[in-house]
Amino acid sequence: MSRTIVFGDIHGCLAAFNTLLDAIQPQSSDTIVTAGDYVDRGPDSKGVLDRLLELEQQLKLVPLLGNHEEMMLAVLERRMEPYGWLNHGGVETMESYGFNGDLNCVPKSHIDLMKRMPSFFETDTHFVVHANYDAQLPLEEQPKEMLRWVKITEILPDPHISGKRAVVGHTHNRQGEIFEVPHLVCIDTYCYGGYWLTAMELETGKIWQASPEGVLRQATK
Ligand SMILES: [Mn+2]
Repeated sequence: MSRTIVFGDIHGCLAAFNTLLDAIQPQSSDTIVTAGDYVDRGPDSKGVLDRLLELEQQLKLVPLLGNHEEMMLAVLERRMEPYGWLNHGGVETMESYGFNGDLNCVPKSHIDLMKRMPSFFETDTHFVVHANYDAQLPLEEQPKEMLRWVKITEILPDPHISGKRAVVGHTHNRQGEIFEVPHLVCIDTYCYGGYWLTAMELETGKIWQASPEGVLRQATK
C-alpha cells in the first residue's frame, strides 16, 4: 500500500527531518510532500536541501516552494536585495553554506531544485499548499501571496470549492501544536522554535513528530 506523507516546515532542522524519515522508512512507492520552508532560521539549511535531493532519487518527492525558498532564490538570482531575506533567517542559511562573501557557495543543484518546486499538491481528498488559499479559486489560479505568505491567523480560509481538505504549513503554532478544523490542518509545529517537526500520513491521519535535536516524540494520535 503506497502512502502519501506530508512534512511541515523544516527550517534547517536536519536532525528532526532525518529522525522522522528513519521512523517512517519511506518506500519507493510512497509519495513524500514537503510543505515548503526548508531553509532559514534553523542550523542546517544546506543539509536539508541535500537530503531532499537524495530523496528525489529514491521515491516520488513533491517539494513545495515556501516563501523562504522564494526569497532565497530571488536573492541568489539577483532579483532582490538581500536584506529582507537575511532578516528572515537567511543569515543562518548562508552560514550553513560557509558563506564568505561569494553567493556562489550555493551549488547549482540547490538553485535548480528551488526553481522546480511546485506551488501545490493534490489527491482525490486533500490538497497541500505552503501557507493559505483563496477558497473560491481553483488551485491553478491561486495568488502567490496567498500560497506563500498569508498566515491562517490573518485569514482563516473557508472550505475550498474543491471540497478537499487543506494541509498547510507556514503559520507556526507557538505551543507547537497541530491546528485543526474540519476543512484544514496546519502542521507547522514550530520546530526551529524548540517544538516539533510534524509529518502526517494523508490516508490515515497518522502523525510522527521529532524535536529539533532529533528525538522522536511518542505517538499522540
Ligand atoms: Mn513560510
